Amino acid sequence: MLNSYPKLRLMLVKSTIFHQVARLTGFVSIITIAAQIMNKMKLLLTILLMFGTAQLLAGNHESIEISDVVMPKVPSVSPTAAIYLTITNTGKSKVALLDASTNVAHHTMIHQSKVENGVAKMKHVDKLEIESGKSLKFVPGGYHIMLMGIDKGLITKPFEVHLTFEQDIKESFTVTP
Ligand SMILES: [Cu+2]
Repeated sequence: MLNSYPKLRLMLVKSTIFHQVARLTGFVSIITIAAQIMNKMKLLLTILLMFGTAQLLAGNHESIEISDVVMPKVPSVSPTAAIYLTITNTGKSKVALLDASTNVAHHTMIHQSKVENGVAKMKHVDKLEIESGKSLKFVPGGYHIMLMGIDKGLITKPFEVHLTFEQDIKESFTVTP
């Protein structure tokens, strides 16, 4: 009986140390988990910020507005068609249209109709500048997007036209025949 008392004390001491260690390690693991959560949140925040910045940069290029898109009906056998539209530059700097492309025609070009010596002619346009705050109207007898080599049947469904401006600015719009 006399010997059992120190044993009990030792057991109590051991138990106390165990609990303290457990409490300490438990606390440590909470810190670790908290740190991990913080790191994940930081990563998430970084991703969100990066995405936000990308969105903002993309937003800058959306200073180009496309409106009044019209493609007059042509006979189904016609290998060509013209698209008219209005391009508005709502940005602070000048933009320059360089090219148009679609997947419904073999060639998509920017044309300008002109009457020279009483003869209607069409000329390819390399570059069309639009000043800040200005609109450029593509109308019959003037500028148009020319589709050449239209694949039969494709033109009955809505399709995308992609415009390329200087400084690699891209803008797309849908044409609904
Ligand atoms: Cu043309």
